[in-house]
Amino acid sequence: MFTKAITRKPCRALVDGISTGQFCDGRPDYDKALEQHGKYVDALKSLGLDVTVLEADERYPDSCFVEDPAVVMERCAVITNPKTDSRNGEKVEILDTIRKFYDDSQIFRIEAPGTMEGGDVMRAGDHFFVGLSGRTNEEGARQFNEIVTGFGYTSSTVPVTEGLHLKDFAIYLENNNMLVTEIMNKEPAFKDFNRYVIDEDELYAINSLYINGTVLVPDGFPKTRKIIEELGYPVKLIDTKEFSKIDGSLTCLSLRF
Ligand code: CIR
Repeated sequence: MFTKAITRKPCRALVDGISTGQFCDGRPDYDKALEQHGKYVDALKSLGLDVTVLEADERYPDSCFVEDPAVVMERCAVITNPKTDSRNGEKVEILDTIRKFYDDSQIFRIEAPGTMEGGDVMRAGDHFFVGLSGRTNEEGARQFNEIVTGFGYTSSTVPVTEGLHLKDFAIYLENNNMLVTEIMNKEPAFKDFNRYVIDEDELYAINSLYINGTVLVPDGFPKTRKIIEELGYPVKLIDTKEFSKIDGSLTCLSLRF
């Protein structure tokens, strides 16, 4: 059960966020992004979360994607080491907030040459799947494993070959259910989950977000919505269009714990 979330308002520099165009072309509109972010925060609150909303940080265009500079869990928090220069400083900023919720003895860091971003870390029960991607390397995953095993969790790695982060291509929705791409459907590490393959034209909706029994689903992906509803989850549709233009989706906009 999640009780808290951390988010950060998008900054005006968001329009210069990193984009591969993997989901959507164009530059985000700041005002629309701010409005969409507000509704996202409202949705988290409506699901019972106490949401910390950090002020926008103009130094870091991608800083609203707070999922990447930290990974949080019940017994500890890991400050990651974001790979890109334009995002690396976000780890310093998130630390101040993490300190409000965790003792120093529970806070750990991924150190260079290790790199990691939270978008590559997918939790299923007390196990973490860590995507080896352009942003998260073997050494980052090794350090993460060393940290979390000390607190009774386990972790293992899976290759990310299709784009930015693991959770863009596979997402765990609890109850043993997972949304996957065709490629992730063949991933041996996921063989024991009930896997639902999402069509290529709805790729973006894989990154749906389970919170306390409800699933937030990006607006505009009816086939994925139907799959999730048929699994029995209440669904809340959230418009994240502006964030999708810079490769951002639902999970990236918050840390939940
Ligand atoms: C980036 O490339 O870092 C951002 N434009 C998007 C980050 C999305 N984060 C996530 O999926 N966890």
